[in-house]
Amino acid sequence: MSKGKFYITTPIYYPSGSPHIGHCYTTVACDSIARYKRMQGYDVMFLTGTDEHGLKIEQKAKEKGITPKQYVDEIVEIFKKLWKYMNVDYDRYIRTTDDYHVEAVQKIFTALYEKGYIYKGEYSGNYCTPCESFWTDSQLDEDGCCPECHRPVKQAKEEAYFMKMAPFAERLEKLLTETDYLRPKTRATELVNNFIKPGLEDLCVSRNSFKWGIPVPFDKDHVVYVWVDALSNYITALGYDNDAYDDYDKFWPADVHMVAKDIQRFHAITWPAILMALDLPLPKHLAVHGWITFNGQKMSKSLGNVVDPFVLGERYGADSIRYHILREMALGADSSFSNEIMINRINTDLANGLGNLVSRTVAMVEKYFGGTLSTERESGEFDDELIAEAEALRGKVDEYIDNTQLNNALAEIFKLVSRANKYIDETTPWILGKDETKKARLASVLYNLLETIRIAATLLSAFMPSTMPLVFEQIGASESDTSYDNAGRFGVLPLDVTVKKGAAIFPRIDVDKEIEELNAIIKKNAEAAQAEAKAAEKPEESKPEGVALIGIDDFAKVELKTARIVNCEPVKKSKKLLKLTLDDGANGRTVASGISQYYKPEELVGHTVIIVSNLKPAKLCGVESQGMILAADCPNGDVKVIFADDIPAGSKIR
Ligand code: ME8
Repeated sequence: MSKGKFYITTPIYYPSGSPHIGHCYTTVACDSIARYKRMQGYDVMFLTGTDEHGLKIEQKAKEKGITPKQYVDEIVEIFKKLWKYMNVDYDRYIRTTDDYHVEAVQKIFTALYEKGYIYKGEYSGNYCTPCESFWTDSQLDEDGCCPECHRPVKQAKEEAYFMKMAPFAERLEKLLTETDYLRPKTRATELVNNFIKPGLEDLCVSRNSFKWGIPVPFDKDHVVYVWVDALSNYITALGYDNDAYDDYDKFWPADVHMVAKDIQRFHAITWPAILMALDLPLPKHLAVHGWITFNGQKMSKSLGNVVDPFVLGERYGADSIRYHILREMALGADSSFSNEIMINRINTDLANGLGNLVSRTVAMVEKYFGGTLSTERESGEFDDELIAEAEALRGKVDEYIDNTQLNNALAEIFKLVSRANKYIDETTPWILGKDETKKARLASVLYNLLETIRIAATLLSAFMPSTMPLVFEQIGASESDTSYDNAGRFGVLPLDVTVKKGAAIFPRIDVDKEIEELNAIIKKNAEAAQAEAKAAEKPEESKPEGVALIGIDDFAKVELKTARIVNCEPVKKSKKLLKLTLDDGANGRTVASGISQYYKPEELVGHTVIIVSNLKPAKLCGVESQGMILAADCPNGDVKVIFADDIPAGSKIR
């Protein structure tokens, strides 16, 4: 009999690059909860998917010379392959380019408009022309420049539709402060103080400067802008406002939305406001986790530290990776990923802890009983304590699962594993085995160990679904022995259980060798990312053939001069810029130049270069650049500064 319904969702991810270990965390966490709930007897809907519209996708597809749909199709395949590889068993996968979602979002947008919550206005803000993007003040870099290319932004305006947020402010504040919607609840204060108390800003819900989006049904110049499109996925995937599915009444409201802190605000404020506007019930819980960082740094492709789950899974097995990321991340806090911590964790908990417990126990049943336990029993010291802990485990894990605290659930299970290893030391079965009169006691000890393993492995099967069946096989547990119901009681395996020795389930990893190899992979990835970034820059910078002809008057507007580089240093906030101090034969000047990938500062000092000396000064990453130095884009992709070392500084070029 079903215990009821349970609906859990991940965010829908942007297919703008390959998925990494960060995406894995949310998806694997939701998968583990979904598996646990299924095991408990709930009727589960686990939804994940991809958020496929927007300017970024449009631009990336253009760079590759394919359509946005072709571009996302390719990446969605990688996401789906990864989920299969990571043993993620979702019930439904939504793509926001699916026809039914497009149709439903148009209906939702129209409904919000007809209810008077959406109006036409003007979007104004900081606009970066090369990136074609608006940025809010808080998104700008420290110099007030574009956070992506670090070039200056300008104030610009664009016609857009907005959704009124003020009507929902009071209810939203109550939702965050008086209910347990938000987890961890400690984050509510920050949301209320930063966004609700100062007065909620209306939400921009359409754009007309790019095309790759769902058309606003009553104004074809506009496409629906990110959040109404993306957030609605949680209900359209159930069949809300469409005929593709018929699960809305059964599964809505969601039991758990899980997201990382970057999109907490949209799920804590925007999404409930949209639902309030549509008069729909609100989701029960929003679980917000932190970032997985790499050695404490933000993951970034150019640093080569985007941890590739395929690479790790290939080396250590998908279940070990699942275990590691789930065990490390506490709800709400960041978690620093490092190869050392991961390998040590796998060795300590999985190889030495659980793996060793299983192999020692099974080996002893084989050694002392030929693989099948005899049925006489004799209880003894330490048994009651072990049995009580094993029987209490399920209740504790249930509670942690219900509170979305997966790291604590795993810690609790591994406490029992350690307890069982200690029980071996306490009961010394290798001594009992030497004495024929202690056979019944020995059988009890080994049986208690097998039972403890059965209970721990049953509960762990939601987290490590492909390796736990190997444990069941070795300890001789049948499918029904490993049901959720049986995880709550001791004494389920037959008294004459037969074990089956197998290969080590979690082989020990050679730490030094692996770290060396993983570091080599990171270095190679960083080099590849830099080469790719360099290649991607080229078309933008090289002039198309047949550029328009200019007259001598136009050329005369450009003042070129020689200048000697007297000092050179990297610009702290930039990966590309060098700051050059120049002797230009007059008062001297400073120029920032995007050549740090091609030259070390010491290679430039002392050389004379050619500068455009009448370029308007511009602030680049905090440096006022008074001009530009000339460099050549070579056919092999290299960039060479043009040196004019035998010409005195300050000479005019004509
Ligand atoms: O924000 N650590 O998509 P997205 C932990 N399409 N989690 C991480 C992570 C990291 N380093 N990097 C990514 C979007 N995540 C929108 C969402 S929902 C209606 C629309 C996970 O591809 C985490 O779950 O940028 C985060 O919330 C999500 O990926 C963002 O994925």
